[in-house]
Amino acid sequence: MTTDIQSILNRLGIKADNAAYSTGSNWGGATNTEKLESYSPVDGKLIASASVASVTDYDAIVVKAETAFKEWRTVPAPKRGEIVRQFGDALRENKEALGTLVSYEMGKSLQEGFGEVQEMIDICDFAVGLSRQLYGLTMHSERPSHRMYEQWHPLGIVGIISAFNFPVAVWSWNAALALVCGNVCIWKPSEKTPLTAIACQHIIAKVFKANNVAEGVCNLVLGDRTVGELMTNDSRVPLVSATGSTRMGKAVGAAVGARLGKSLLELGGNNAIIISEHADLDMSLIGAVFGAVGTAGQRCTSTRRLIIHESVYDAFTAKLVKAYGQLRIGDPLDQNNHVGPLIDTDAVAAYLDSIEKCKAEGGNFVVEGDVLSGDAYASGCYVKPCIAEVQNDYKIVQHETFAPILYLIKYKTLDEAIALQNGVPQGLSSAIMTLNLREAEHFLSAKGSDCGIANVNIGTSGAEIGGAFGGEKETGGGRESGSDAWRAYMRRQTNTINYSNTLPLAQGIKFDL
Ligand code: UN1
Repeated sequence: MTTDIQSILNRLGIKADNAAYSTGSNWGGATNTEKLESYSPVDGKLIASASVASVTDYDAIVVKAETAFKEWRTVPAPKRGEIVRQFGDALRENKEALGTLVSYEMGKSLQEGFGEVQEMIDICDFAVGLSRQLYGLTMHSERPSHRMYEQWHPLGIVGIISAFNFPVAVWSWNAALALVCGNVCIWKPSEKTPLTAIACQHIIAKVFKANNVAEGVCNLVLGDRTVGELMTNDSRVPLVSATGSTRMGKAVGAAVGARLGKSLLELGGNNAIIISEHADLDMSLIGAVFGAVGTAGQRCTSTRRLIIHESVYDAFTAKLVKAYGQLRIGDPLDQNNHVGPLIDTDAVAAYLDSIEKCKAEGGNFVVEGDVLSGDAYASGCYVKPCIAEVQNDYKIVQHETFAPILYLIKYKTLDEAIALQNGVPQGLSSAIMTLNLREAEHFLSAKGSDCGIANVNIGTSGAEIGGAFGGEKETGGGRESGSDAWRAYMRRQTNTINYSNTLPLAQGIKFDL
């Protein structure tokens, strides 16, 4: 195992001690001696360390990014797309190595680590096509011999704050779009996963270098919240795209809003699947279990609640309990295991605390939770996925705990189920399992789910990159990834051109001199 990881680190250019930041083509040194140490939740071992960006480092990066923007914005969008295409190819070449490092540094299963890199490749492909489709509308002027249209220009520096749970994919959703739109990026990854970020930076830096791209188009700053705050308070950064907890998003939104900057927020979810009496229960089981235990319940799209019709409640609960009994928990690099560790022991403490709170409110655990011990679980981060029967209005059920705790709630009518599904502060992802067309369409209608994502016969997690990704209410309202999410990374300009011999005013106003 150690040898494998070491060769993967070598392949990705990760040393024992890494510089805190880099810019497009140059890997820079940091002025700070403060270190971020990255411990693997898989075995608790120190993987490597990296220097934290100081205020001086941060400022140097911003100045470089501003200069790089002046050049990058003049490169034709399809040419920028061509460079993103090459980045996608470089990711294909590094899929195994990067996916394995994601799995080892973050703890998700190897399959999911590879899947995360696949999402990066997919968004690159999407962005390449997009680079020829940054369309604006034309409209008819009310004045003769006038032409009106709108066009889209890049914003400048896009600040990207990403979370540990998708340590590389979420950055790439933002970066690939931002780049083809003509922006430059500064990335502040989670302090829990600095190494996967450094690996990505190395991969993209090589591509930039091969294309003689100006230094400073893609930048990385490592550190904790204080580094993120430098960015959110910095008016040189017109857009901050942040993924993480609702608490973090409220702080980012307030700081960026106070300077009238733009923010794109992708925050917490409290996602439910409605299992109707018309559901295919075997299919529902796969969706529910993967949704709840995939990434050890640490996706913003993880299934946290099952809202089950009373007529199938007992049968479905029995199926769930049986399936949970068959889950293999352990080293995520071993493909026989379904569930890896939580990110760290703080996350384990939050899991235990939520279980306590749930019990105190009256929750009935049909599958008990526990922290696993023994040599195979030496990092102390492995927990048992658990299931509790609850009421939707329990405080703990209203709260997003990033852990594999699944809540079961019983319903009688579809409207009641939808009210329960919507009856939480978050609004990211939702699903209904039903073979009944009327039910499905009702769930998707304006009277149905209030979430940014609403699925039928698919679980809540595992969205494809082609759709706009994000949610409502405390999820923050941002949309990343596919569809027309690119518009958030650009500024719209309306242009009116007069090609007549006179200067008529709009609204029929007369102004003769
Ligand atoms: C996240 O958890 O922040 O839909 C992103 C999914 C993944 C992305 C999750 N494609 O589950």
